[in-house]
Amino acid sequence: MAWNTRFICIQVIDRNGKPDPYQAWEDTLRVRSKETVRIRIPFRDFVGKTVYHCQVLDHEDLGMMGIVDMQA
Ligand SMILES: [Cu+2]
Repeated sequence: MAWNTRFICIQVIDRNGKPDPYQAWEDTLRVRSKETVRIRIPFRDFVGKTVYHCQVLDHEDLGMMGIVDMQA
């Protein structure tokens, strides 16, 4: 799965409970099968709705898509 957000960047905190060595802010991250990824999203200067989704279109069509609603 390639997890993608629109307009906001995310930072991986840990993968399967182990701290991620890369501290980069990105809008896309790869999630392996059965992997759990904990992320950080700074909601500082954007209010409204945006989507997150898997970039594998078959996955997205099967429901790997959602809405983040940021409110002030
Ligand atoms: Cu996927």
